[in-house]
Amino acid sequence: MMRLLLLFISINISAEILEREDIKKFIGMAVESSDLSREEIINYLKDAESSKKAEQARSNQPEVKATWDDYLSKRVTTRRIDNGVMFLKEHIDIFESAEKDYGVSKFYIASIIGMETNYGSYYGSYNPLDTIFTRAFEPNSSFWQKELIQLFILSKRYGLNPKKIKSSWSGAIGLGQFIPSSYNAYGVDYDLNGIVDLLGSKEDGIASVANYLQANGWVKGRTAAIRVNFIGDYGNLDEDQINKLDLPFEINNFRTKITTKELKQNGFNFEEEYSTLISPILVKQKDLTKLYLGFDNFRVITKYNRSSKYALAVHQLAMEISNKFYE
Ligand SMILES: [Ca+2]
Repeated sequence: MMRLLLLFISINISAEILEREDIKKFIGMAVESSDLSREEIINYLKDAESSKKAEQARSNQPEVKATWDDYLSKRVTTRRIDNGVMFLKEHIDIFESAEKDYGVSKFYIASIIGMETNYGSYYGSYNPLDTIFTRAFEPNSSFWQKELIQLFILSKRYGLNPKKIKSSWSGAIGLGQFIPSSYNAYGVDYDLNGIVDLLGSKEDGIASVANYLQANGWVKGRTAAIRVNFIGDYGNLDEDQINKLDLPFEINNFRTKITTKELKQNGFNFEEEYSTLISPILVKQKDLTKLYLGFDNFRVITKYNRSSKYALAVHQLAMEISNKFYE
């Protein structure tokens, strides 16, 4: 009797979802743009529930809300640096092989994994089915509807249950926190067992981060940013004052690309000269106002997370891990 009742309830929920016009349209699109059958799609969809918690997390993103100082000090911590060195040493063969194969510094790969999942110790408290379903339909988003289809594709391909695996509030999965389209496009089967397993295989997880960075333009052998000592009017500004600076370019934005000459002409005096375009980052961190020049690889890191704060934290953490690694 109990079994019958449960069956009845689950059919009811799924029927309700399937009556929705947006869902009907989505199913049509999913059938057309993938190898999945209508039945397979409905089978995944029937377990989806909207997640209020994920929606709330979306509106509290630290990349948007925190100050630079607060953001950096919470991410580039002694503990995360130490754990980074340990993680790197524990998997040094994989890191060095991925560094060689993809031309991406092992310190940046480790740093990103440290930022995303604390080196694989935390994969998130959500499941990708519910979070991506929520982002796809509340409100309607064609970007996230496509991600939902990508999630179904990878679930079928690798035999995963998208309701049972872990993800972040945004639906990012595994060691490097890939959204489903990235999982499918950049995931690497580095341990050669026939499946891309970003949740269970360190080999696959590490190589996939390297592959992602390489595919997005990582320049081999180059740093992401450098800190320069400068003199001038801006040497002792706090964050509010930095935000109010009236310059002909936007500071602290990875989309800004200027020459070092242009930066110098606008009141920053420093020695270094670079031929590549830079993104200037001026931050008050603890008691120091620091100037960083972000290069191509700095902007590549923002392909991972569209935030200048994120990119600087990845850079600083990578440098700290590297320093400690060679101690
Ligand atoms: Ca594998």
